[in-house]
Amino acid sequence: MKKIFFVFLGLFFMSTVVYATGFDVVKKAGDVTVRISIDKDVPVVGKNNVSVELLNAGEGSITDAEVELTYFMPAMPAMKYETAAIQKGNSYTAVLGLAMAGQWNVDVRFKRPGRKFEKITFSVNAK
Ligand SMILES: [Cu+2]
Repeated sequence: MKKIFFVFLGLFFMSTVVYATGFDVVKKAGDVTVRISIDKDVPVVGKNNVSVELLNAGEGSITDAEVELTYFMPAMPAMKYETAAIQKGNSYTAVLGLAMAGQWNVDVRFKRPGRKFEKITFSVNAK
């Protein structure tokens, strides 16, 4: 019995360490590195605060872009939502309201002044 308890205790601490940094995704759109962070370890049904950082190899953070997020359930095309992200410091923040558990695809679209929209996509599994 004692042994099982320690195994569970070990698993608990391991998962704490694994998720300590929260949900983080890094993707490339051409010359721009897009870094997405969600304040929760695992995205949840309900509100999730998302921050998007756009990094340009030579120039650092891009702070003059327009950023929009579209999120939808691939299995249910009717469940599709759009939100604009608000520039704050070096990043852009938005709230994803995930209406139900399951897989959501998130399109992050951004537009720098005088340029076309660029896009990256990532998936979350809301619990
Ligand atoms: Cu759904």
